[in-house]
Amino acid sequence: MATQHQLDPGLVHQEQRAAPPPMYRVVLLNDDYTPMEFVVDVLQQFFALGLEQATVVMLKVHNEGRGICGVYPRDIAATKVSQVGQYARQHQHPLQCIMEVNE
Ligand code: TYC
Repeated sequence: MATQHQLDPGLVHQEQRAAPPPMYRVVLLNDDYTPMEFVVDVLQQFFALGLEQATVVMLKVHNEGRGICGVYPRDIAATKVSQVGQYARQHQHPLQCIMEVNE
């Protein structure tokens, strides 16, 4: 006869399972100096957004102070934050890009 364990180990032994690793939001912050076109370029280059969606996200950041570029595993989010920061500094823009855990 099948035990409960054999039928549904996920339910019986839920407490022994590792939680899935958290995901991280990559967030752009508004500032008064970075050109809008540069932000749209960043969103297209580093977050694979099309021109229209990149423009929507840029305007959201401009109007609301911040906006989500994407949600990724920790290492990928950290790489994007680093790449955007380096690209912005290269072009002498104060654009800030951060990551935060998505619960
Ligand atoms: N506020 C900037 C401007 O008026 C545009 C901008 C948008 C800057 C988004 C940063 O993350 C940003 N030129």
